[in-house]
Amino acid sequence: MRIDVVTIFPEYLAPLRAALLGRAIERGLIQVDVHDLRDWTHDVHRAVDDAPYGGGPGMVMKPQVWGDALDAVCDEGTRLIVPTPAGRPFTQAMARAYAAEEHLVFACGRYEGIDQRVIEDAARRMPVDEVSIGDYVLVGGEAAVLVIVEATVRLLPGVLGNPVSAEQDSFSDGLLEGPSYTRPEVWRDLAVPEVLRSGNHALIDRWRRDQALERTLRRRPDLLERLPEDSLDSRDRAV
Ligand code: 6GU
Repeated sequence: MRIDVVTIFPEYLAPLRAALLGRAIERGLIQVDVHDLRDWTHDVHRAVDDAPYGGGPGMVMKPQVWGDALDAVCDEGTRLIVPTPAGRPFTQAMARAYAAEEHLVFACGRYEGIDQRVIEDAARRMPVDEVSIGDYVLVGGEAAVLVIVEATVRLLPGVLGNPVSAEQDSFSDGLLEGPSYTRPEVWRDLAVPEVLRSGNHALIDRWRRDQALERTLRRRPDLLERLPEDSLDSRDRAV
């Protein structure tokens, strides 16, 4: 998979080369390029923004600069992702879909956003998603790109040490994951739940399922409401 990011703060994307993502690059599983939007400016001031039509606070990013940048970076196989608090909420299902793409391009807006015609024009040639990572406002799309790329790349074959852990994640079965424990058996007078040391794997699976259901009910009741009818059995319903 190829990933290109266009931003006015290229240094903000340095973490794309760290840890898990850095290893994926080293191993040739992904290719990552970060581009400075100002490379496509036309004036001596290297201006990327201008006052909004209709008035109001803040600045809007200029269409000519973004148009030239995207012409240079996008090709036939590109999906363009524009992080914005006004986008569709990013989900695990979208991460799975992105993991199947060959080329992702991220266009990071700052200020009050990018002239909407840039998105409209790009959508004539390629799939375009305006995506939000949650109901709060960031200064720009850069931190959102880090989130979306990490969630996507960890799903690529060979990136995670143990592929089973991706399958057992919170959200992959529509529930939050329950608690985990490691040694020692007692720590600061707190004991590991007895069932986990029983060796009875049917009992352990049932306990974990119940913990996931209880946690989801308490913290994210909205997730339970969206679960398909047939994904809960009669034991689940008792919880
Ligand atoms: Cl994707 N961008 C910005 N600027 N703010 C956000 C966001 C994205 N998602 C939530 N808040």
